[in-house]
Formats: sequence, C-alpha cells, structure tokens
Amino acid sequence: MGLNVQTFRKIRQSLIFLIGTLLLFSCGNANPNAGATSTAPVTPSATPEAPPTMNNIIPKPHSVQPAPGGFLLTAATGIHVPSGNEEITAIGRYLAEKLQPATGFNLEVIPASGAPGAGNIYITLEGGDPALGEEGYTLAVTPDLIALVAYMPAGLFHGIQTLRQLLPAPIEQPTVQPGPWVVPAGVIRDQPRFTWRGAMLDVARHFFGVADVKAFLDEMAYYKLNRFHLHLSDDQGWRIEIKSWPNLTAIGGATSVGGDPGGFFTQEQYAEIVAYAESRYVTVVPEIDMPGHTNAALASYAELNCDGVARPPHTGMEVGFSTLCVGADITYKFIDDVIRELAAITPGPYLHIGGDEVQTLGTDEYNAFVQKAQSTVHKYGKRMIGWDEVGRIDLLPLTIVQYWNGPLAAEAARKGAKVIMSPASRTYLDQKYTPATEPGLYWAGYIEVQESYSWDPATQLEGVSEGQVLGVEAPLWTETIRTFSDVQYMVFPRLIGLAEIGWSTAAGREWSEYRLRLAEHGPRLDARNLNYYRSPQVPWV
Ligand code: TNX
Repeated sequence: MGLNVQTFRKIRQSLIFLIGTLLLFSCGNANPNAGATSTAPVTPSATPEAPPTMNNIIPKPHSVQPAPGGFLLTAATGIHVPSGNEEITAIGRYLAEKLQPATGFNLEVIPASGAPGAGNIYITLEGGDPALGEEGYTLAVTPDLIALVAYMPAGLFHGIQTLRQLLPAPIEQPTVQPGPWVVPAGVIRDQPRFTWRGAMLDVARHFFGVADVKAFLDEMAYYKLNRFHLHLSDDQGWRIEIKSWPNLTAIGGATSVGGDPGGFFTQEQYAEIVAYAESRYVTVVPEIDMPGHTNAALASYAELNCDGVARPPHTGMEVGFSTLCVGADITYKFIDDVIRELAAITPGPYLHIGGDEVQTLGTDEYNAFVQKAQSTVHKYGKRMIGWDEVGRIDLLPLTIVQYWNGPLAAEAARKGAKVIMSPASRTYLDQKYTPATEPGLYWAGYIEVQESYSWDPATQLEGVSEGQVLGVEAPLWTETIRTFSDVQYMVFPRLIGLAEIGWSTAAGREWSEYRLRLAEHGPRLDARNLNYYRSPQVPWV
C-alpha cells in the first residue's frame, strides 16, 4: 500500500514543523515578553501583526509563566482527546470549529490515550488539579506540544478560550488568513475568583430571537462568563410560552417598547437556547418579574387584575405602576403554573422572580407575596433569586439576592443570603457611556469604560464583603435598545471588563494596565465583526 496515512501525516507534520521552527527563529523570539511573569509590567504588542504574547489575555489569568519560542499550529496538528469521553470530544470539536475559518485547517479530533507526539494539542482531565476547582485549568505550551489539563470539563472549555486568545488576532476572522499560527510558549495556571459571572439580556422591552441569543452566548463564553440571565417578562412584553396560559404570548408577546414588533420563545426554542448555553458551560437563569413589571400578563388575562378588567398594552418606558392582584387566589394559581412550567424546562438550579420596583403595594402585601413566590420556586426544586427589594422577607437558606441599587441587599447578606453584585452605576449596560451615546438611559450616571472597570465587588457595598459575594453580573435593559447591533455597542467593551472583575484576582487589577490589554482586543472585536464603542480612554490598536 506504500505510505499509510499515519506515516504520511507524520512526515508532513515534521516538514511543516521544521519550516515553522525555522520561521520562528528567523523572526527572533516568538514571545517578546519571554521571561516575564504575571507580576512584571505588561508590554502589549504594538500592532495586530506582531507575534502574540501571553500578556494580553482577558480575563487576566491567575498566573502566567512565559517561555522562549512557540508552538506552530499547522494543518497536521491533531487535537487529542481521551477516547470514549464524549464531553471532551465535543470540546475538542468546538476548538477545531473555532480554528477552522481563519486557518482553513480541518483539524482532526483524535481519540487517544496518553500524551501525543510532537506537533499536537492534548486535552485531558488526566492529572487535573482539584485545587484549581471546577472551572480552573492549566495550559502548557512548548514548541512541541500544547497540553490543556483540567479537573473538570468546564476548565478545559475555559482553557480553550485562553488558547484562542494566544493565537494572533486574525484567528478570529471568518475567512482564511495567511498565518503563521504561532502560540507563544509558557505555562498558564488559571481559576476564577467568583463562581457567578453573568450577563443579563432583557428580551421583554425589545425582543431578540434565538440566533441573536446564541451569538450573545458565544461572546459570553469567549470571556469565560458562565451565567446567562434572561429577563423574560415585563410590562411591555411576555416572551416565554406557558402552555397553560396561552394568551401570555398570544397577547402579551405581541408588543414592545415604542410599538416595535414583539415576539416570544416557544418552549422548544427556549430548550434550544438552554442546550446551546450548556454546550458553552453557561447556565441559563430565567426571570419572570413579579408582582410588579407585569402589565403584559395583566393585558393578557382580565382575571389577573383586581378589578377584573384587562389592562391595555404598555409600550412606554415608565415603571412601577403594575402589579398582580396579590389578594386573589387566581394569582397564586397563575404563578404556580408559570413557575412549574418554567422550572420543568430549566435544568439549571436558579429561577429569578424579579421583585423590583413595586410602587402600588404596601410593604406587608409585597412581603407576603414574595414569601409565597419563594415557596413556589422552592417547591419546584429551584433556588429563588430576586432583585435587592426581596431582601426584606424571610429568606430561605439558598435564596440569592441581586444587588442593583438600594440598601436591602446588605440586609439580605446580614441574614445569610449570597449576593450577586450588579451595581447600576457600574454594571448597567443600558446606561450611556457619555452624553453623546445614542441609545441608552443615564439615570445611574454615564458609565465610561473606566468607570465600569474600576470597582471591586468585595468593597462596593457596605455590609457585603468578599465571602458574601457570589459574583457579578451586568444587565442589559433594552427599553432604548432596538437592534442587535445596538446590543453589541452597549455591551462592548464594558462586558469584557466585567468578565475580568468576576474572574481575575483583585490584587494587581488596575485600569492603567487593563486599558492596554483591552486595546489589543480591538482587532479581535473587529475580526468578529462586533459593533463596539471605541472609547477615547482606550489606546486602541
Ligand atoms: C431599573 S434594575 C429596572 C429595570 C429598568 C432599568 C433601566 C431593575 C431591577 N429594574 O426595570 O429596565 O432600571 O435602566
């Protein structure tokens, strides 16, 4: 038979490798920062064409030890995964998919046991360090091999995002680029600071469909975010099919702010989003806002109103006027049905019930309602999350409070609840960057990129310290956000900084250094064709 395929691959690999090595030496060291450690000052490369360094990764890894030289990725590079492990094979395929468009290589995912020979990528749980936790990983790059090792698959997935960022920026282009595709050598040991690193998309004020949501999830995964909070109902729209209450989507789903078109997810579409998120190690956190922010439901069913009269649809932006009829039995039948159906299609452990901005109920009425909602969420096997107003009630041990503005999150923390930090003045992605920003609101202030980055979750709110913080989340409310291009513009680059706040250690995290790393990400955002705010605070390359 002459040359068999394996031998041919090996010879071809050796030849390409030899050429690559020569190329590396002729360009000098592939890593100009070799010898530096994560504590040394960062010198980002000056142009997108310069060889990549280990120092431009966002979120910044826990520890980085650069070494001389680099690994040349070629068409013959194999991605070796443990044979018989479907989950890791899928992660290997994901990597191959991400590298395909720009390199033109159809990298083979090879089931194997043990470390492969030179010129390959090795992805494994073998030797994974439990001390790096469920999401940590070690990425060791030598001129011969890329070895990605983690204790759990989520860590491997995050390590792959790091690997993508170690390749030159054109790796993100959708069409074939010249290369060469050199990964700088060194060792990265990495793990997150917080377990909750989230983004929220409000699909109620304006609706964004499955394709947009998937694109949003892809971007979250790239920055190692792991919680996707979907704000599914509000005064202006109801966006999730509830089979026992079909008018919620038939009537409540038809409207949006400003009379823009409505829309909703069928339960099948929601399941598709959940599965897509799962494949990117992101947990979906659905929110049905109650008892306020419910005009869309009150317009769909007359019996949910205390006076028995259906409300007209609301397409304005005012908040606080609507409430479910908290004294009526039918209200509790309604929330039981909604929570039961939503819990059944949500594999993640969380269900968000909103609870914010109710201006038409007394404190006792509000507290009694939220108490019942909490029992219902618990009955269907989920942990309740609420905005900080729910901090007033008797919280179950696993209930989580999401801080946005008031003093009640600290009260909840005193009672033992964990807090998700979403301070409006730092994390609200719907707030304008400057007065010149076209979309957006500014009630929490203008939030330039520096303001959104320069804060710490453990010191932001008096009475809430590191151990009480579950993590961080940036919400994008969409009253004024009408297109997915506007979504991108408000999200980028602020969400990138939020991802770093959630992942990287506080020590050494500084705007003056971060802005240089962020600048290096400009060509990557361009290559991914994202619309983003080119803040004058950032020296974009
Ligand atoms: C406050 S934050 C809200 C939302 C609005 C947002 C606009 C919170 C829990 N409620 O209903 O969309 O401000 O910035």
